Amino acid sequence: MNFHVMTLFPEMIEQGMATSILGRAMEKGLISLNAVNIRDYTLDKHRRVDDYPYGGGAGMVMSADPVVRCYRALQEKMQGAKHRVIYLTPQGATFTQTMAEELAREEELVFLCGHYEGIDERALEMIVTDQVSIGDYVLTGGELPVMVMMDAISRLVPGVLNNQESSEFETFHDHLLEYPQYTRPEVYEGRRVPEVLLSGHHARIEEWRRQQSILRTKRVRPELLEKAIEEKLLSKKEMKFYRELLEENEKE
Ligand code: 6GU
Repeated sequence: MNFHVMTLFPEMIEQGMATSILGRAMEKGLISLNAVNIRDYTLDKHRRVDDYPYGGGAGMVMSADPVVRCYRALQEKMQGAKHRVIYLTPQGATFTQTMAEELAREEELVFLCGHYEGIDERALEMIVTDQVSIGDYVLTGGELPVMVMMDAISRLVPGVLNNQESSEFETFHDHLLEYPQYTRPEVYEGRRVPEVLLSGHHARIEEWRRQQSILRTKRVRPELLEKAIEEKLLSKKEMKFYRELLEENEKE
Protein backbone atom coordinates (compact mmCIF):
# COMPACT_ATOMS: atom_id res chain seq x y z
CA MET A 1 0.00 0.00 0.00
CA ASN A 2 1.46 3.33 -1.06
CA PHE A 3 0.05 6.40 0.68
CA HIS A 4 0.59 9.84 -0.86
CA VAL A 5 -0.46 12.86 1.19
CA MET A 6 -0.74 16.40 -0.18
CA THR A 7 -0.54 18.76 2.79
CA LEU A 8 0.87 22.04 4.10
CA PHE A 9 2.35 20.11 7.07
CA PRO A 10 4.23 17.05 5.76
CA GLU A 11 6.40 16.79 8.91
CA MET A 12 3.27 16.34 11.02
CA ILE A 13 2.21 13.36 8.88
CA GLU A 14 5.69 11.81 8.82
CA GLN A 15 6.08 12.10 12.60
CA GLY A 16 2.66 10.63 13.24
CA MET A 17 3.27 7.61 11.04
CA ALA A 18 6.84 6.80 12.13
CA THR A 19 5.98 5.13 15.43
CA SER A 20 4.66 1.77 16.63
CA ILE A 21 2.92 -0.69 14.35
CA LEU A 22 2.84 1.59 11.31
CA GLY A 23 6.55 2.38 11.61
CA ARG A 24 7.25 -1.34 11.72
CA ALA A 25 5.05 -1.87 8.63
CA MET A 26 6.98 0.83 6.75
CA GLU A 27 10.31 -0.77 7.69
CA LYS A 28 8.98 -4.08 6.41
CA GLY A 29 8.00 -2.38 3.15
CA LEU A 30 4.33 -3.33 3.53
CA ILE A 31 3.24 0.30 3.40
CA SER A 32 5.00 3.45 2.23
CA LEU A 33 4.37 7.09 2.95
CA ASN A 34 5.07 9.99 0.61
CA ALA A 35 4.05 13.29 2.24
CA VAL A 36 4.38 16.24 -0.15
CA ASN A 37 4.24 19.93 0.70
CA ILE A 38 1.66 21.76 -1.42
CA ARG A 39 3.59 24.99 -0.75
CA ASP A 40 6.49 23.64 -2.83
CA TYR A 41 4.22 23.92 -5.88
CA THR A 42 3.15 27.56 -5.64
CA LEU A 43 4.47 29.88 -8.35
CA ASP A 44 3.78 32.92 -6.11
CA LYS A 45 6.95 34.82 -5.24
CA HIS A 46 5.89 35.00 -1.60
CA ARG A 47 5.07 31.24 -1.58
CA ARG A 48 1.43 32.03 -0.82
CA VAL A 49 -1.04 29.17 -1.11
CA ASP A 50 -4.26 30.94 -0.06
CA ASP A 51 -6.32 33.98 -0.99
CA TYR A 52 -9.52 35.86 -0.12
CA PRO A 53 -12.83 34.19 -1.01
CA TYR A 54 -14.79 35.58 -3.98
CA GLY A 55 -18.12 36.89 -2.71
CA GLY A 56 -16.58 37.80 0.64
CA GLY A 57 -16.84 36.08 3.99
CA ALA A 58 -14.56 35.06 6.82
CA GLY A 59 -11.25 33.26 6.38
CA MET A 60 -9.05 32.33 3.46
CA VAL A 61 -9.37 29.77 0.69
CA MET A 62 -6.57 27.54 -0.63
CA SER A 63 -5.83 28.44 -4.25
CA ALA A 64 -6.42 25.87 -7.00
CA ASP A 65 -3.06 26.12 -8.77
CA PRO A 66 -0.60 24.85 -6.09
CA VAL A 67 -2.93 21.93 -5.36
CA VAL A 68 -3.35 20.94 -9.02
CA ARG A 69 0.37 21.33 -9.76
CA CYS A 70 1.23 19.25 -6.66
CA TYR A 71 -1.18 16.54 -7.86
CA ARG A 72 0.28 16.50 -11.38
CA ALA A 73 3.77 15.94 -9.93
CA LEU A 74 2.35 13.00 -7.95
CA GLN A 75 0.68 11.60 -11.06
CA GLU A 76 4.06 11.51 -12.80
CA LYS A 77 5.65 9.79 -9.84
CA MET A 78 2.93 7.12 -9.94
CA GLN A 79 3.54 6.48 -13.66
CA GLY A 80 -0.10 6.11 -14.64
CA ALA A 81 -1.02 3.71 -11.81
CA LYS A 82 -4.77 3.83 -11.17
CA HIS A 83 -5.65 5.61 -7.93
CA ARG A 84 -8.36 7.36 -5.95
CA VAL A 85 -7.89 10.90 -4.62
CA ILE A 86 -9.50 11.42 -1.23
CA TYR A 87 -10.20 14.93 0.05
CA LEU A 88 -10.46 15.19 3.84
CA THR A 89 -13.32 17.52 4.73
CA PRO A 90 -16.13 17.80 7.29
CA GLN A 91 -18.41 18.02 4.19
CA GLY A 92 -17.50 14.45 3.19
CA ALA A 93 -19.16 11.08 3.78
CA THR A 94 -18.40 9.66 7.25
CA PHE A 95 -15.47 7.24 7.35
CA THR A 96 -16.46 3.71 8.44
CA GLN A 97 -14.81 0.31 8.93
CA THR A 98 -16.47 -0.82 5.69
CA MET A 99 -14.80 2.08 3.85
CA ALA A 100 -11.44 1.16 5.44
CA GLU A 101 -11.84 -2.43 4.21
CA GLU A 102 -12.61 -1.22 0.70
CA LEU A 103 -9.66 1.21 0.60
CA ALA A 104 -7.25 -1.40 2.00
CA ARG A 105 -7.64 -3.29 -1.30
CA GLU A 106 -6.15 -0.37 -3.31
CA GLU A 107 -2.49 -0.25 -4.31
CA GLU A 108 -2.09 3.56 -4.32
CA LEU A 109 -4.07 6.09 -2.28
CA VAL A 110 -3.74 9.84 -2.63
CA PHE A 111 -5.03 12.10 0.16
CA LEU A 112 -5.57 15.84 -0.01
CA CYS A 113 -5.58 17.81 3.25
CA GLY A 114 -7.31 21.18 3.29
CA HIS A 115 -6.78 24.09 5.64
CA TYR A 116 -8.35 27.50 6.22
CA GLU A 117 -11.92 27.67 4.89
CA GLY A 118 -11.33 24.94 2.31
CA ILE A 119 -9.95 24.61 -1.22
CA ASP A 120 -11.04 26.34 -4.46
CA GLU A 121 -13.87 24.11 -5.76
CA ARG A 122 -12.33 23.93 -9.25
CA ALA A 123 -9.25 22.08 -7.96
CA LEU A 124 -11.57 19.59 -6.21
CA GLU A 125 -13.60 19.09 -9.40
CA MET A 126 -10.42 18.45 -11.36
CA ILE A 127 -8.68 15.90 -9.14
CA VAL A 128 -10.83 14.54 -6.26
CA THR A 129 -12.69 11.19 -6.52
CA ASP A 130 -13.93 10.86 -2.89
CA GLN A 131 -14.69 13.31 -0.06
CA VAL A 132 -14.41 11.87 3.45
CA SER A 133 -14.98 13.16 7.01
CA ILE A 134 -14.00 11.31 10.19
CA GLY A 135 -17.01 12.49 12.21
CA ASP A 136 -19.34 15.34 13.06
CA TYR A 137 -16.97 17.86 14.61
CA VAL A 138 -14.69 20.48 13.07
CA LEU A 139 -10.88 20.24 13.07
CA THR A 140 -8.38 22.84 11.85
CA GLY A 141 -7.18 20.70 8.95
CA GLY A 142 -7.13 17.29 7.29
CA GLU A 143 -3.83 16.10 8.84
CA LEU A 144 -5.25 14.33 11.91
CA PRO A 145 -8.09 12.81 9.86
CA VAL A 146 -5.68 11.43 7.23
CA MET A 147 -3.60 9.83 9.98
CA VAL A 148 -6.76 8.27 11.41
CA MET A 149 -7.65 6.88 7.98
CA MET A 150 -4.14 5.58 7.23
CA ASP A 151 -4.04 3.83 10.62
CA ALA A 152 -7.41 2.14 10.08
CA ILE A 153 -6.46 1.11 6.52
CA SER A 154 -2.90 -0.05 7.29
CA ARG A 155 -3.92 -2.50 9.98
CA LEU A 156 -6.04 -4.28 7.34
CA VAL A 157 -3.11 -4.70 4.94
CA PRO A 158 -1.92 -8.34 5.07
CA GLY A 159 1.20 -8.72 7.24
CA VAL A 160 0.91 -5.40 9.06
CA LEU A 161 -0.50 -6.97 12.22
CA ASN A 162 1.09 -10.10 13.63
CA ASN A 163 -1.07 -13.20 14.26
CA GLN A 164 -1.91 -12.28 17.82
CA GLU A 165 -2.78 -8.70 16.91
CA SER A 166 -5.04 -9.69 14.02
CA SER A 167 -6.84 -12.55 15.77
CA GLU A 168 -7.97 -10.16 18.50
CA PHE A 169 -11.72 -9.90 18.85
CA GLU A 170 -12.79 -7.14 16.48
CA THR A 171 -15.01 -4.30 17.64
CA PHE A 172 -17.58 -3.57 14.88
CA HIS A 173 -16.93 -6.82 13.09
CA ASP A 174 -20.26 -8.13 14.36
CA HIS A 175 -21.69 -4.73 15.36
CA LEU A 176 -20.94 -5.35 19.05
CA LEU A 177 -18.56 -3.40 21.27
CA GLU A 178 -15.72 -5.18 23.05
CA TYR A 179 -16.09 -6.88 26.41
CA PRO A 180 -14.03 -5.60 29.40
CA GLN A 181 -10.47 -6.94 29.84
CA TYR A 182 -8.49 -7.60 33.02
CA THR A 183 -4.87 -8.50 33.81
CA ARG A 184 -2.94 -9.08 37.05
CA PRO A 185 -3.32 -8.48 39.96
CA GLU A 186 -6.47 -10.40 40.88
CA VAL A 187 -7.48 -7.67 43.36
CA TYR A 188 -6.63 -4.03 42.69
CA GLU A 189 -7.47 -1.52 45.43
CA GLY A 190 -10.28 -3.78 46.58
CA ARG A 191 -11.68 -4.44 43.08
CA ARG A 192 -11.80 -8.12 42.14
CA VAL A 193 -11.47 -9.52 38.64
CA PRO A 194 -14.85 -11.12 37.75
CA GLU A 195 -14.83 -14.65 39.16
CA VAL A 196 -15.78 -16.38 35.89
CA LEU A 197 -12.52 -15.26 34.24
CA LEU A 198 -10.51 -17.17 36.86
CA SER A 199 -12.62 -20.34 36.47
CA GLY A 200 -10.76 -21.77 33.48
CA HIS A 201 -14.18 -22.74 32.09
CA HIS A 202 -13.85 -21.57 28.47
CA ALA A 203 -17.47 -21.95 27.42
CA ARG A 204 -18.69 -19.97 30.44
CA ILE A 205 -16.03 -17.29 29.85
CA GLU A 206 -17.09 -16.97 26.22
CA GLU A 207 -20.75 -16.68 27.24
CA TRP A 208 -19.96 -14.04 29.88
CA ARG A 209 -17.91 -12.01 27.38
CA ARG A 210 -20.67 -12.03 24.78
CA GLN A 211 -23.16 -10.94 27.45
CA GLN A 212 -20.86 -8.11 28.49
CA SER A 213 -20.58 -7.04 24.84
CA ILE A 214 -24.37 -7.04 24.51
CA LEU A 215 -24.81 -5.07 27.76
CA ARG A 216 -22.26 -2.46 26.74
CA THR A 217 -23.57 -2.07 23.25
CA LYS A 218 -27.14 -1.71 24.57
CA ARG A 219 -26.01 1.00 26.99
CA VAL A 220 -23.68 3.03 24.75
CA ARG A 221 -24.60 2.25 21.12
CA PRO A 222 -28.15 0.84 21.02
CA GLU A 223 -28.37 1.37 17.23
CA LEU A 224 -25.43 -1.04 16.75
CA LEU A 225 -27.19 -3.71 18.79
CA GLU A 226 -30.37 -3.28 16.71
CA LYS A 227 -28.26 -3.85 13.59
CA ALA A 228 -26.69 -6.99 15.08
CA ILE A 229 -30.14 -8.37 15.88
CA GLU A 230 -31.47 -7.45 12.43
CA GLU A 231 -28.58 -9.34 10.86
CA LYS A 232 -29.26 -12.32 13.16
CA LEU A 233 -25.77 -12.20 14.69
CA LEU A 234 -27.05 -13.14 18.16
CA SER A 235 -27.62 -16.78 19.09
CA LYS A 236 -30.94 -18.04 20.54
CA LYS A 237 -29.42 -17.98 24.00
CA GLU A 238 -28.11 -14.43 23.48
CA MET A 239 -31.51 -13.27 22.24
CA LYS A 240 -33.04 -14.68 25.44
CA PHE A 241 -30.45 -12.76 27.49
CA TYR A 242 -31.31 -9.62 25.50
CA ARG A 243 -35.08 -10.00 26.05
CA GLU A 244 -34.54 -10.49 29.79
CA LEU A 245 -32.44 -7.34 29.75
CA LEU A 246 -35.30 -5.42 28.14
CA GLU A 247 -37.76 -6.75 30.72
CA GLU A 248 -35.49 -5.68 33.58
CA ASN A 249 -35.20 -2.23 32.05
CA GLU A 250 -38.99 -1.94 31.82
CA LYS A 251 -39.35 -2.67 35.55
CA GLU A 252 -37.01 0.22 36.43
CL1 6GU B 1 -11.73 15.25 7.26
N1 6GU B 1 -11.42 17.69 8.19
C1 6GU B 1 -11.66 18.66 9.11
N2 6GU B 1 -11.07 19.84 8.96
N3 6GU B 1 -12.45 18.50 10.16
C2 6GU B 1 -13.02 17.30 10.30
C3 6GU B 1 -12.82 16.25 9.41
C4 6GU B 1 -12.01 16.48 8.34
N4 6GU B 1 -13.54 15.20 9.82
C5 6GU B 1 -14.14 15.59 10.92
N5 6GU B 1 -13.85 16.86 11.21
